[in-house]
Amino acid sequence: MPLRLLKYAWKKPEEEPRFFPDEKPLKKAYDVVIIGGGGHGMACAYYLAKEHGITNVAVLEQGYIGGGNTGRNTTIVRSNYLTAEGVKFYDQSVKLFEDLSDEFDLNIFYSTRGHFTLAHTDSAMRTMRWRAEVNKHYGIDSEVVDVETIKKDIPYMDVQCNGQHPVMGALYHAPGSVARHDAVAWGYARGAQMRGVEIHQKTQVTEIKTQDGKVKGVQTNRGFIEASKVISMVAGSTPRITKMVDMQTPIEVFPLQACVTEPVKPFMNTIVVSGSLHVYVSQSSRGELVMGASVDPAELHSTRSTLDFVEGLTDQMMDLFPFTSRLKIMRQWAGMSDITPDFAPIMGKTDLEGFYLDAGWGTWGFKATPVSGKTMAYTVANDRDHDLIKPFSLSRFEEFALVGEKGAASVGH
Ligand code: PYC
Repeated sequence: MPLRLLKYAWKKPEEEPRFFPDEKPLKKAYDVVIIGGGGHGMACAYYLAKEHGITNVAVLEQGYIGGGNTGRNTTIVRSNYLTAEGVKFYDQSVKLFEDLSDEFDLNIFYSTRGHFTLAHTDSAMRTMRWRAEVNKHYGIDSEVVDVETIKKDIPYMDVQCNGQHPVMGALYHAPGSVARHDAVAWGYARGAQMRGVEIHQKTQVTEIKTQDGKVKGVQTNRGFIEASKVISMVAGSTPRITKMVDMQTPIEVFPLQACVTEPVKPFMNTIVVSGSLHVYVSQSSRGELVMGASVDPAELHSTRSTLDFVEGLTDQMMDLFPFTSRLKIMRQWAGMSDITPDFAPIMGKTDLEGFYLDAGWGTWGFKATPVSGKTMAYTVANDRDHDLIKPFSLSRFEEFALVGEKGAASVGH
């Protein structure tokens, strides 16, 4: 038996350190207000307190902690992006993820499994080679592999895809991982609260007050709060918040759906993505297949689920893994993806003094949780964009300094 298990067996029973956010009255004023109690908001609060000593912070969440995209994604973590900016940024996130369980003293079930992005066409192979080169240049473990390697790793896959779209090769990214998404949000929330941050659930921001080009505070369903620094970290609700300060962004919101099957015996230890088939899948520790497809075809601010989605996805899944024709879908759900024209996020300071944006995460917000929290906390504490997020400023759309990241998407658009 491994020593660390024996350590637990011999330990005296101790009370489980469960976490319930304190229900406190709102104060009249805070140094920083964070709108959005998902992973990003909690991570930002945590690093503000831990690394910058800023604890007079309120996180305002209209629903409950992690009830938005944080609890609705398919939990994939990777750094095999296409642009130098993306690779450097997500590499930091992967590194932070690796230590989170220890840092929180809470198991986030971080499981490194490797990640295959399948290529079914010559042009997809070209993109995989390109990504591999950029990744390697920045020290990221990614390489192009052939079909034999894929077959060896995933024997249950039909690499001929029912003769429809044979797999030609893949980008293999060894650090690709999955994690328990709720635990990430709750770990950050507990760490932030322990350091003095206040978390207010069921608290909706209805207005942002400004004066002379500066933020003055927020109106909520529980009263007015004064604050000279306000951060919006609300994913699919971003347009609702930016409208309050008359700020234009090029964000469009599309539903992104996902589902899980009934559990089956472990048959696949890696994460598999096929951009051409619009499928991504991993097997959870319980044996379920956690799967998703493209974003919905039309802009819509809604988290409703559809039969169309399940039918389309399972059809493609059966080409890749024929045995899945016998599996039942147990649950399905949807999140709202706030997508930018270049598929990179919008982060940092804005033209409105004291108003900071963390948005445009599209289909990859979960994997950015730690690095977004850390870099946004730095940016707010110093009122200066962190170096890693400078390329992601809102002004890039006026300056035509786009960070074209679409080629790194697992999700079809
Ligand atoms: O970016 O890896 C990804 C991803 C998978 C599902 C949604 N996003």
